[in-house]
Parts: sequence; C-alpha cells; structure tokens
Amino acid sequence: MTTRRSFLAGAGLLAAAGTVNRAALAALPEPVIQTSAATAAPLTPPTGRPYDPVVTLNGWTAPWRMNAGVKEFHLVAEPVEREIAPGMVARLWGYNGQSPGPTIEVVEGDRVRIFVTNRLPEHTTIHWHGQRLPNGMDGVGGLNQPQIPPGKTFVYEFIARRPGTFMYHPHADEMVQMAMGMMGFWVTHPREPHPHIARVDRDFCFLLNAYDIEPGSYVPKINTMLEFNLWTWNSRAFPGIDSLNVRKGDRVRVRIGNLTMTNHPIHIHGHEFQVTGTDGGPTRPESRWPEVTTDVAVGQMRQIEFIADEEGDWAMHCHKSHHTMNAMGHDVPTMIGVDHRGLVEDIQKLVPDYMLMGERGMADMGEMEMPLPDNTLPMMTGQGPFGAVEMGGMFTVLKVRREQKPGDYRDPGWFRHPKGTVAYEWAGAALPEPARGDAAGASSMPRTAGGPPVEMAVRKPTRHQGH
Ligand SMILES: [Cu+2]
Repeated sequence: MTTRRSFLAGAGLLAAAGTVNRAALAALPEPVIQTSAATAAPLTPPTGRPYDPVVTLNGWTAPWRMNAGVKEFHLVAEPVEREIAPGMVARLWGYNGQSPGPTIEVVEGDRVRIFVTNRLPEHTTIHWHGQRLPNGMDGVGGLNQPQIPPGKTFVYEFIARRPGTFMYHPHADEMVQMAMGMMGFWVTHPREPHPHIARVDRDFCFLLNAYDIEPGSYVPKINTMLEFNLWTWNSRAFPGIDSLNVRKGDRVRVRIGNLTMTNHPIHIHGHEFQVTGTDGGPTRPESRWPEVTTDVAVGQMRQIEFIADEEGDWAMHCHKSHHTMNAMGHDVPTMIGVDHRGLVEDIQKLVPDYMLMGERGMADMGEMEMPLPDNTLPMMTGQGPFGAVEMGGMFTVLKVRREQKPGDYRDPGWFRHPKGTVAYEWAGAALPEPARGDAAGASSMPRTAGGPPVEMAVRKPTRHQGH
C-alpha cells in the first residue's frame, strides 16, 4: 500500500496528462513512499511511450510525471524499515520508504530527469550503473559532481540511450551506503521491436543483496566486507521472497543484478534457460547456450529467459548452500558423528540455553521450535506441502500452472501433483545386504603390495578467507 503522498502523486500523473498549471510543473514532483514489502502489480505506463512493464519481486516501479516531454522521477534517500521476512525487520537506508528503492522503467530514447533528495545524516550521490550518459551525470561524488549534502535535492538528467537492464546505487561512502541497503533496479525498454529482445509474457527483476545483522539486532554492521549473514533478494530472505507465478507455456524473463560482495550461481529447477542479456545489453542469439545455473558476479546483471513448459512448484535459488540459510547457520560447529549423550546436562549447568544441535546433520533445525532472540529469522525454515523446506536466504519458488491467467501474478497455492508422480516410500521387501565392490576395480591400477613405509611431511595451506 502507498501513503497519501502517493495518492497526491497519482493525482499529479492525471494532471500531467492534461490540465496542470505551470506553477505545479515548476515544483518538485511528489515522491511516492512505499510502506509495503509486497510485490506490486506491474505498472502499465499511463503516459509516455508504451512498453511491457516488469514485475519487481517484493518491490514496485516508481511513478513519474511527464513535464514538457521529460519523464520526471523523485527519489528520496532516507532511513527506512524493511521487513526482511515475516518476523524480522531491519533498519536500513533506502529510497522512498523501502530498500531497495523503486524500479525505474523508461523507454529507449526517453529524456529522464531524476530529482534526488537527501534525507540521510550524511552526503550521498546516485550512480546510474551501466548507462551511457554525460560524464557529469554519472554520479561519482567528488569525481563527476559535488556530494549531495543532507537536506539538499540534486537533479540528474540524461537520455536513456540503450535498452537493457541497469541498477542504481550511491557512489559516496559506498561501502557503508550499500551495506545499509541503498540500491535500486532500472529497466530501459526497447523503443521498437529489437532483433535480439524478445517479447515475453512475464518479466521479473530483483537485486541480489546481503546484510550482516547480528541475531536480535536491527541495524547492519557496516564494516563487514565478506562475512555477511543474511543473503537476500531485494532485501528479502526466504520465506519472505514472493514466488514467481506464471502460466504454463509463458516465455519468462528474469533480470538479476548483483550488488553483494560475492558471486551467486542462480539455479532454476525443471527448465533450461538462456542468458539473453548482460550488463552490456542483449546478447546475440548465436552466442547463447542452454543452462540451468548461471553465475552472476559482483556488479553484474544477467537477463535469463525460458519457456515455462513444466507444471509444478520449482525451486529457484542461489547454489551456494550457505546463501540459502539465515543468520544462525554461520556459527554452528560441525557435530555430525559426535556423541553428546551425557554431556548436554553438564553444559547446561554452565550455559542454561545450550541446545544439542546437528549431531545427525542439521535437518532437525528446519522443524525445531527453538527459542530465538527477538527479530531473528530461523536458520532454515519454511513449510511446504510435504513439510519443512529447510531453506532460508536466496531461495524462492517458480510456480508454473496451466490455469494461471495471462497477466495474473497471484500465488496459485501449492501444486497438486497428478496421481503417481510424487516420489514415494518403497513398501516391498527390505533391502538385502548390498554386495560391496572391491576398491581396486578391473580397470584401475592394482595396488602394489608391501614396500617400505614412506615418511612425508604435510603442511596445510593457509586458511582461506571468504567464500
Ligand atoms: Cu549466493
């Protein structure tokens, strides 16, 4: 839901279409402030050149007003509260009430004017990542422009010269401001049919971002460089990330930008996709190949496309397994095979909250109702139709349905599997003792028997930092 200010902006849009007076257009456009982390319906362009709008996962598109042929947006850099998932709110910095800020959608050739008001306690700028523009509009504080001081509004103006997938983020105190959630998505739609840009039935976009928020606290640690503990899409963690709901047979595009400090191999189940665009624009069809996982490196954007022709609820996630769990997973020691019997009571005398974790693996954590500090997400969570999903972080579901209507983005609920198509428990005779193979197979090199023992000095490599 949007606030009254958005209602006023809506009125401004109507006025811009017809009867507004000059004084109103000389004023700043009303910023639209978003209070919800839900996925907004696509914004069909009310003015300007027509295009097929995108859907921002757990986000929305900024409305604009037309002013003498110029598309005007107003971004407000400000402290925000963002629900990361039900049960956890983070105090971040963002734009217009949320982190990330609103997606900006324009058409190739549009003249765009963006007002940026700084309501942060320190200076900022916005860099328009990937755009062709005049050098003084590129937003690197100190290099291309003076910093925008707190309380001031600056104006950026340029023509969106090439169609594609872009991002925006500060280029001022960058490590802090990005760690606090300041970023947004930008899509420039092609002006006319483009040989390398297909028309699609669904066009989703989201940013990869990451935070380091101690369990029980609200504000990210801003000096973290690599050891983040919340891996998010558009500042949401599973089960807070909405599903991608599509109709069977749809051509689906997903645009992904990476503003974390590490790479993310994005994996979709049940389908093969192609990378149809990068940060540099659409790829040539003869350069494309099918994949089920594509790596999105730091600072990159990838645009993938596929035909959703397999019905079901298909997992879609980052394939780094520590990126599909939430904060608690990062400090749990490996306990598999450790016999704790008799120890727990002794430890609890010293540490009353001590819990036995992980001696049979960590799957128990997905179901455990353990007491958590306030404002903390379980490490592995989410309930599916068959029980605990045991995920967190960068995970969601692609829902492909025959009965989903064109243009309907509502969640259809869980997939109802046709009879006989779900993995099932074997009910026949118990497994006989398996025959164990000899490690030295027929074609392997035979072990040499005997010989004198050899002494070796082994030095472990230095512990490697990071991911
Ligand atoms: Cu990842």
